[in-house]
Amino acid sequence: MTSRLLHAWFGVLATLVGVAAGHLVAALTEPSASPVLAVGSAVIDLTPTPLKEWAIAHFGSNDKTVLVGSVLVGVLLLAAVAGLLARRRLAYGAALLVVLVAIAAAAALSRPTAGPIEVLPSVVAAIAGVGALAWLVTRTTSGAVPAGSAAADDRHRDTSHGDTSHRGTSRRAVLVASGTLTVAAAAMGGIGRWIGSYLTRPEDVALPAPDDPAPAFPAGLDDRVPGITPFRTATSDFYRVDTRLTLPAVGLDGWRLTIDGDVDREVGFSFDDLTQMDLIERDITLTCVSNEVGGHYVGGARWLGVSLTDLLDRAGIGHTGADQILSTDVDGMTISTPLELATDGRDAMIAIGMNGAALPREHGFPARMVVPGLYGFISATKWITRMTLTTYAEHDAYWTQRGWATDAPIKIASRIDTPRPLATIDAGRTLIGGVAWAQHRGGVAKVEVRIDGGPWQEARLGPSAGNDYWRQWYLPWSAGSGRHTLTVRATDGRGEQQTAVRATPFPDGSSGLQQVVVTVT
Ligand SMILES: Nc1nc2c(c(=O)[nH]1)N[C@H]1C(S)=C(S)[C@@H](COP(=O)(O)O)O[C@H]1N2
Ligand SMILES: [Mo]
Repeated sequence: MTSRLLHAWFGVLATLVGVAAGHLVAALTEPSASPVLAVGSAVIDLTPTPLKEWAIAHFGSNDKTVLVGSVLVGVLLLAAVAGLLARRRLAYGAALLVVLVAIAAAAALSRPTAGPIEVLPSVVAAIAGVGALAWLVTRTTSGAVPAGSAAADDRHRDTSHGDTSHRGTSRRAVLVASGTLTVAAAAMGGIGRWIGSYLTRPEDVALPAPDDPAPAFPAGLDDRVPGITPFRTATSDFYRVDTRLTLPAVGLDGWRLTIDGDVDREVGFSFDDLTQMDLIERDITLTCVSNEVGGHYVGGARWLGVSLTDLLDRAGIGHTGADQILSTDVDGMTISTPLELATDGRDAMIAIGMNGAALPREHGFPARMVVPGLYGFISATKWITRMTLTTYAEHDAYWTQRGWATDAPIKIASRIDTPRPLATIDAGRTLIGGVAWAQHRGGVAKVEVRIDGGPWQEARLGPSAGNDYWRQWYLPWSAGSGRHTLTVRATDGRGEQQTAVRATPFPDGSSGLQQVVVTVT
């Protein structure tokens, strides 16, 4: 290995040691303050909305992996540079490492809930990283490099390839030092992971039966229409959209839901308090505002929770001047919900259960808000800890600051699941099928399909699980050979038809009709 490569490797290894040490300290104090995650989260928050939309569209649920990966690659490249600098002079390399860590510390401190403790992982990362670099450089260089003579020493080493005894000592020292530090980094990383995974076990939480159960769930068209979206989305298949890089490790012991702001009295609830209140159970279809026409950021589940108005009544909002509920999650992220819509009699709730089990961590354990008819970004706060009654004039929530709408009812939408876009199918009798949703606007009353330029044909609807839930539909079709364009549209229970006017998700949800082109042979 050349001296340059070797020093680049020293930089990388020293940085890995620092990152692992920082990660371990973060796991013991504040997991999201881990250097790489802090930088990643800051990148998410600083990313302009269009780029974020693009990433969600292209990487889907892998967007976070791609982001963390990019941050890591960037950091390791700089780490290699730090190693090369340390070859000139240790202080130069150490300085670059300190700059890197300072960026991570600044990122950690920029988190909404940041306290002084958030710098601790970065400080430890800096000490461990610089220490490891110094150790590697001095231990594996024949004779300590006196400050100021680095360049001369360099020239000497670059011409010393014939000096086998020198190379031999170095190589053994390098192997031992590298091995020791690699094991140390892996051990610290492993312990950090173990601490994180051991904290929370939603699957051990038993939930009481609902006081106000949902009606029996009807069998959908799942078996009758091959390729159609299941009537109820399995929890493991439920879409996930949030700004988090790691799932918050919330234990039930310390968790509380507080209601404050412009209320008669501030109140707080433990998880047990919630389970002892009247529990309602409802079938509700959640939708993300980032869902494109024909997209899959939508899912139907059975939710169990405490009615939002029951909770707000405990705090007393009879005299409130508030127009929004500003909810805060365990990490300080905020979501605003229009107070009037959330309390207009719809089945808004603080949910603690999903499809018959406690919420999984991905979907908000231990509790989240669910408000039928409003896009998730203004209603579905996961890992919720606080609801503050306030005004839009006084407080901007996370997405409000980024230009998204504050008032965003879910638009009427319909999707073709089968045949798939650009599919080639056999001529003859087949079924066109899919789902449509029109939550809290009377549900889906009608779905129509148009084949090429033909007339709109009324599809058959699957059973209803209530007006806040999506509906499956299908249309038998005698497919003749050739290329065909299928278009779908829905009408809600109030007689309003899905608009054909195209709109992007930003700022209040996409619209337009989905068209699917298929080839029949
Ligand atoms: N704490 C928190 N809650 C959140 C979000 C988030 O980023 N953080 N994303 C919201 C958005 S945009 C949507 S669409 C829904 C998605 O809920 P799901 O991931 O359970 O499907 O959660 C909402 N709740
Ligand atoms: Mo969303």
